[in-house]
Amino acid sequence: MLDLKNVYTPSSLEEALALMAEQKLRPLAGGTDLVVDLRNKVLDNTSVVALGRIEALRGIRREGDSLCIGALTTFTEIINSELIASHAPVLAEAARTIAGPQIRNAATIGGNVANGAVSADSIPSLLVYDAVARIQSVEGKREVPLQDIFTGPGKTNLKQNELLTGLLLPVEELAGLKAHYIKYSVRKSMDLAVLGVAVGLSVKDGVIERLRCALGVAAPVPLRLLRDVDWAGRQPDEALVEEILAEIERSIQLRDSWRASKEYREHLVRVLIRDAFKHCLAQTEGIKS
Ligand SMILES: Cc1cc2nc3c(=O)[nH]c(=O)nc-3n(C[C@@H](O)[C@@H](O)[C@H](O)COP(=O)(O)OP(=O)(O)OC[C@H]3O[C@@H](n4cnc5c(N)ncnc54)[C@H](O)[C@@H]3O)c2cc1C
Repeated sequence: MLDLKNVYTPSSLEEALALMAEQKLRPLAGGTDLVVDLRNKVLDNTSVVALGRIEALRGIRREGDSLCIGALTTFTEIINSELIASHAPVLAEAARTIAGPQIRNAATIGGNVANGAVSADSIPSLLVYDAVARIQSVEGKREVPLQDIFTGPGKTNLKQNELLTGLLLPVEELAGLKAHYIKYSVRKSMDLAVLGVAVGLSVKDGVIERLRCALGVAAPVPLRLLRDVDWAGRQPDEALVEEILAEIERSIQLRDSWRASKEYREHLVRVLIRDAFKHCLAQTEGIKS
């Protein structure tokens, strides 16, 4: 039996936000994290606001220069979406690594992000795509770069009365970006990542336009590394890969955890970033390798 105090089932976003302004409620999306916490008594005597009836939170659509992914979009929907396949294919690649079909049918991208777990597989790809989180409360909307919402393991700066309503990807700006996600886990399926690595690369006339990297499970929060401007104009060759690795090693403090030691993660970072970078290069035309 779940220790639930009250369950509210609003049918509009406004109704949900009004309820959240009046009392302390936990948003419930697919429930794949929340129900586990309720079952394990990590949460008890909790009142929830179930988001399932709010159509405005569902779906993937173009909004001007951006792709908007509603918070309630499931990973199965992401995998099957033509818009994701043409503008953000690595997000679908990452979604395929999450659990099994039953979980992917229920688990939402909004829940994956709002839960704040460092192992969340959607986050590195979203960071490489420079995603912006759209957050709403009765007081209004705010849009913040996704990387700025994570404050610690399992923690975000979403306020008690706020909902994550969607994620925005600047698709016009990302045209030509080739990306790749590698999830390293001990068992191949139904296991959380020991390290998640996403690399994004665009090359024009033989030189780099954009170069990004994001890491999950490397530190207490997901990390977005490398600035486009520092690498633009460079030739994407082997020497550059070594420079990238050295720069990344300088800029991060890797975590030690029961899943993997700091030293093992150092090794994985090197191997996986190199692999992901090579994979991106192979998708790009006219490159020296
Ligand atoms: C067996 C199993 C295997 C799994 N394997 C993986 C895996 O390989 N990779 C991976 O990344 N994840 C994995 N997960 C976790 C994954 O299912 C969740 O992170 C999922 O994406 C959360 O989405 P949800 O809709 O189920 O969220 P819920 O469980 O409903 O909510 C999660 C948290 O986010 C909050 N929340 C939800 N929606 C919003 C919103 N719109 N605004 C504000 N707060 C919100 C909730 O209050 C709660 O705190 C696994 C889970 C299980 C049970």
